Amino acid sequence: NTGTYPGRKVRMTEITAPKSPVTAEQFADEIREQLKYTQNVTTEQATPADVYVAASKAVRNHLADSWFKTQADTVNGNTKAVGYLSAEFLMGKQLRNALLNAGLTEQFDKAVEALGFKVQDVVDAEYEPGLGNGGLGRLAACFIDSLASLGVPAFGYGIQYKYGIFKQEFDKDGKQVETPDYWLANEEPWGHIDYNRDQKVSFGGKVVENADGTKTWQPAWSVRAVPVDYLVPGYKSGRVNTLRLWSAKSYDEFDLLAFNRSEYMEAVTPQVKAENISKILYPEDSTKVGKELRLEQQYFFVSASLHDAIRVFYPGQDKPDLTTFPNKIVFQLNDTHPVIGIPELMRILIDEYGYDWDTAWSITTKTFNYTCHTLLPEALEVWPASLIGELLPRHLEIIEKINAQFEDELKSKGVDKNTIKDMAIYTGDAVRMAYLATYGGSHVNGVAELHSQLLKDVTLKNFSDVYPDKFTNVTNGVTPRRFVKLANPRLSDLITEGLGTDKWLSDLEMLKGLEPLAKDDEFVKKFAAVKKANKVDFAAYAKREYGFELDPNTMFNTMVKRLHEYKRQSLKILSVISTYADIKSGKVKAEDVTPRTVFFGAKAAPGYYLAKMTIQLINNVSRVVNNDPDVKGKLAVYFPWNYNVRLAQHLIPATDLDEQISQAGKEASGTGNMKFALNGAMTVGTLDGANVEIRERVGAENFFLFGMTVDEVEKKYAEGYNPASYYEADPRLKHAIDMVADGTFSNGDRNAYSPLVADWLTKDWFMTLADFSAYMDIQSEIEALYADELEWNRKALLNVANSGYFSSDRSMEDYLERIWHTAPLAD
Ligand code: GFP
Repeated sequence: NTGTYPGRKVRMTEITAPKSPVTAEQFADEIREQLKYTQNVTTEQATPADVYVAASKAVRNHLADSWFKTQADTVNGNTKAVGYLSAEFLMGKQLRNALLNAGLTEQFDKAVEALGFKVQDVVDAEYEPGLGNGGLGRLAACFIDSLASLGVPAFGYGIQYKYGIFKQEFDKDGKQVETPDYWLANEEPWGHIDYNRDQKVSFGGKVVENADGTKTWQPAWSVRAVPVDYLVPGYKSGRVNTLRLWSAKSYDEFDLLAFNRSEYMEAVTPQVKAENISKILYPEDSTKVGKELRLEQQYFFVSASLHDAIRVFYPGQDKPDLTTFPNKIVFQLNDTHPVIGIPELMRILIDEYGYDWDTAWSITTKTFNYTCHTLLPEALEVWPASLIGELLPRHLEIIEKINAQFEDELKSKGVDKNTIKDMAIYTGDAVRMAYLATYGGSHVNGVAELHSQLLKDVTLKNFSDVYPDKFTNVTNGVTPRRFVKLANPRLSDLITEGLGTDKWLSDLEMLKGLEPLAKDDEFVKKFAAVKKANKVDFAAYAKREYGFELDPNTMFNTMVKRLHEYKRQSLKILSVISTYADIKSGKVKAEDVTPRTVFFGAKAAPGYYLAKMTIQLINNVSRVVNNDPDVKGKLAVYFPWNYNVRLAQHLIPATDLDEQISQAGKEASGTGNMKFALNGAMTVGTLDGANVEIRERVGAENFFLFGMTVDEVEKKYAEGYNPASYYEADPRLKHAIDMVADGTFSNGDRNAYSPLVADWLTKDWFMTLADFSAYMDIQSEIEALYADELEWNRKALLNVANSGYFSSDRSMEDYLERIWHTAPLAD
């Protein structure tokens, strides 16, 4: 380990797996012991779920010593830690990842069989925690994996929601139905609840001014934040970091007086109110109550985390010297959700530790940095001042003062009055969290080059004019351990064979070494065989899990991501409809059709009407197409429900063609695009987000580009966009939309999709119609290449070889260098 930074780049030495690895027999004994003493069942009585819990606890034990050592080194070492504050951590299943990083994979497989169980059954017993909505939450999980793998001391801080993202089902009409995801229904062996390291988090009440001019917040109510610790083992780094997710408990479990009055519901009201805070991931915020709960959640985890960091780094000190706080830990604000941390740290420093305003401000601004993950205004949170005032009155005062100071600063920099008004953090009615984060932290970053540029040029332009040095970019990345090694063992083995080493798993740019092998037909054929085998596997998986009958000899064409208009699932489904019509009408000759299986995976926010209607349409297109003998063997559409990390790990390695077709300028980065490229899929995409950088790296000739650029989109908005003109001009498009309108996919009901059709024809904010022709045209190029199996696979292999940059290890190194200015722990 270098222990310093920069240097190319931080590469951990392999410190070997934690604790001396055990044999399979020994590991079987450890599982038996767990079964007996903690599960309290005999091996004979045990079910696969028991074995899963026992094995998980056994592997956790193997990581314990490294965890303790990492904690001690984090506090005592000379390296600043990272606190990643995120309302979402979409972790995926834990067991396989922990086994890999503990060096126990083979031992586990053998031990489980020796105990008389099927490995698959045991692994399947794990229930995936869904503590995130999509890319943002999964990114957080990749980042903490990489930090641990690089040996950087870090804490992930978030919320242990009792209910994660809803479970998605489809009803008989193809509509999305949301059911609660009670992931904690059974024993969950990974989180350790630590009642002795709790924090008190308070809300409401009023602020009183003391005789000496200081302020005292007298809150109305408090909840108990109890940490649940998850181990974050690094890959071959010997380090194990902590993901600390807070769970809300009540101090007043039960109101006995109310109970004695037979008011049974009232008796548990305080408990319910407190526990609601960590009950569910992102409750709907369209109502006042929903908004309030969401702000409560944000403050809850941020306040607990900041106090926790003080506890960790200044153990047992009543009067710690918090001017050193920014040398101990640097906090990353993952989107605007944790931004209330800025006034909270000010409050802690001033009210709890007696620092003056300027000292507190200097500490605070050094402590925080902000990552923006969007350009859509709806995702840049703006809180009604009245709500903050009710819930956090002291914070509102602090925010007002921050805003006053900010205005003075802008005036002194010669910024004009109107611009100052535009830049207000506090408008009198509202608090703009992105602005607060930008002013209150040291750095602001976007998540891909194009996105960071647009942040500077558009979304936060005024800020970047005044504070140009604050702005930087860090392009996202994904962990190769989960998304290549675990998800795609065949490809991993082939890469290792090709490179003669498996070191690429901690230095992903080594994949470049595969480039010459793209000229070696034998190697390319092996690569093609891997993809084929993965498709066969996926077909079996889809049969087992969903009852689908897939044909692995067709092209597997996948679009998986949150359902949102800007991501343009509409574009894909309209193209599918058009292709369907062409095959059916005989316009395209049967022998000219490239047989394709199209997959969608997506959840729509429960209150997002058009997104939910799009899901319904896709399901009904699937129903019609898959049951039509005229297109059998040529085209099929499947929508496996409840898309999650597990499904991603199965589907991505089996995909030939990946869809990244958002309107240019709207997708901040995308991370699915990286996962697909690393797994040897070709991408069809627009010049958006990280697509731009992927294309640059893999080569324009190895990427199917189509559609308008950001500038063209802007120009079109300025000219006045008229979607109907595209409908009129392109007969394919017209026909496809007419089919949606005429009841083809709704058993003759012409009204079923009218809101969607009306939106396309009159609004189409994300210009699906304008990009349709270009999208259809690129398909012929795609199909021509696909017909040449060797060439297709050669290009796909070049995608793998040139995507090493998109490792989250590299993202973390960029954060270390550009934002956090810290380094891995010395050994
Ligand atoms: C969001 C953005 C994506 C970006 C991720 C991670 O994810 O472009 O890649 O954050 O930075 F939109 P989603 O919520 O869209 O999944």
